[in-house]
This record gives sequence, C-alpha cells and structure tokens, in this order.
Amino acid sequence: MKSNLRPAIDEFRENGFIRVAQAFDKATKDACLESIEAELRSQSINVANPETWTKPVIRFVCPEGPAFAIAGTSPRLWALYDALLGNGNWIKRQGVGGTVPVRFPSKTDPGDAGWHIDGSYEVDGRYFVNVHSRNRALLALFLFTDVSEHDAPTEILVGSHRDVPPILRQYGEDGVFSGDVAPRLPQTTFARPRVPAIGQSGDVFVCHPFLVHRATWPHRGQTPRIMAQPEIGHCEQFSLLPGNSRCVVEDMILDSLN
Ligand SMILES: O=C(O)CCC(=O)C(=O)O
Repeated sequence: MKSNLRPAIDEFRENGFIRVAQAFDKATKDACLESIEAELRSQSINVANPETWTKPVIRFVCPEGPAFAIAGTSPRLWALYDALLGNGNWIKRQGVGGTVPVRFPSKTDPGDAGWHIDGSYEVDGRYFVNVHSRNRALLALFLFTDVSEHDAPTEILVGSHRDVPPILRQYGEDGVFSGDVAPRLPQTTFARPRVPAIGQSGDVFVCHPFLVHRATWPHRGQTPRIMAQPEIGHCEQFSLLPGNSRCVVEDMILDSLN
C-alpha cells in the first residue's frame, strides 16, 4: 500500500467509509450530468423546471459513456480500491454502474428511506447478501450534484459495518434478503453516530459493503440531488478463511466475526 494512503485506510477501518474529495473533475461531472439530464428528459422531467418534479424520487440505471468511464476509473479511486481490496482482486469497470436515485425537493415520504445494507445478488427477483459479500467488494456513492444537509443526503451509521457480519454468518453461503438484515441488528447499531453523506459534486464516498445507511427526507433544498450508488465488484467473494485474508476489507469482516 502507498504510505500516503495509510491515514485513509485507518479512517476506513474505524468508520467503514471515507470521502474522496474531487475524485473526478468538473468537466467530467458536467458531461455525466448532461447524460443524466437527457435520461430525465426522456421521462418528461426537466431539472430546471420544478413543475415537472412530480415524485420525491426516481431511479434508473446509471448511463454509460466516456464521461462515466472517466469518473469510474479515477486514479485516486483506483489507488484506494487497490489499497482496500488488493490489486487484481477487484473488477476494473470502465464506468460507474449501479443505479441513480434522483431526489427532488419535496415533503412527501419517498417510501424507500429505511436503514439497510445493499443487496448484491438476485434470488427470485429479490436482492440478497451473504457474509462473503458475493459480487460486492465495496459500495460507492458518486455525488453528481453538490449535496448539503438540506438536499436529502444519504445518512450513514458510522462503524455499523462491524455489526452486520455476525448477523449474516447465520445465513451461510445462501445469504438472506438484504431487507431482512437491518431489523435483525441490535439497538446499539442505531445508537451509533450518524453522518450525512454531504459534499460537492465530484466527491465519492467509498464504503464498506456492509455499512448501514438510508435515504433521508424531506428534501428541503432547491434543486434535485443526483448521485449514483454502484458496487465495486470483486473477482471472487471473500473466502473468510482465517489466515488466508486477501485484503483490508476481508480482514475487517473477519475481525467482526471474532
Ligand atoms: O438515495 C439515497 O440517498 C440512498 C439510496 C439507497 O441507499 C438505496 O437505494 O439503496
């Protein structure tokens, strides 16, 4: 690991996430937003016209294209992924991926704002997760607009990644529906410090795959909040064989199981 990344890794180990400020530049952000706005227009939504903001949230698959490839392959992000996962262990996607939840200024309950961890593989149309974190080595939150505390930021339970592995262990390799994990967590998880994922467009929150988080509402800001929340995939799920850990994130899961 590069020695200048050590403080970032220590912070990640402690909190379960780290914000990479300005992981991609303004020109890239502007070009990504152009594609996202085109997708919104195809759904009759204009980011500059509040009359078209008829729902509190809409989601779609993150577009692909050259600007998303530049954002997703940011050298600073890739150096961090190498440090957390080990070079050669993660999938070098030429893009961002995941879905884009766009949240509009609104006082209406969006209906999707519960504490959860993200699922990583589909079983009968539902997203499951297992203790080996099949298909997901990390969660990332790519901010495409500035996000203040008024703009319905994602909220993170700091350190909650530690509480999840003992729950998932009970479900073995098959895993469990991701929506069934948070209700099984102890009350102490929800007493952990809460941090809003606020920042500037171009910032990326790189998170442990088991970090508990939620969308928030109402959105009290003036403009739509736009981000993408992809997984960083791995070549093989974490084996979790003691003495055989490949990387920092696997060490962290093993620590939580002991
Ligand atoms: O939109 C957000 O703030 C977070 C959404 C989220 O966590 C999810 O959809 O899994």
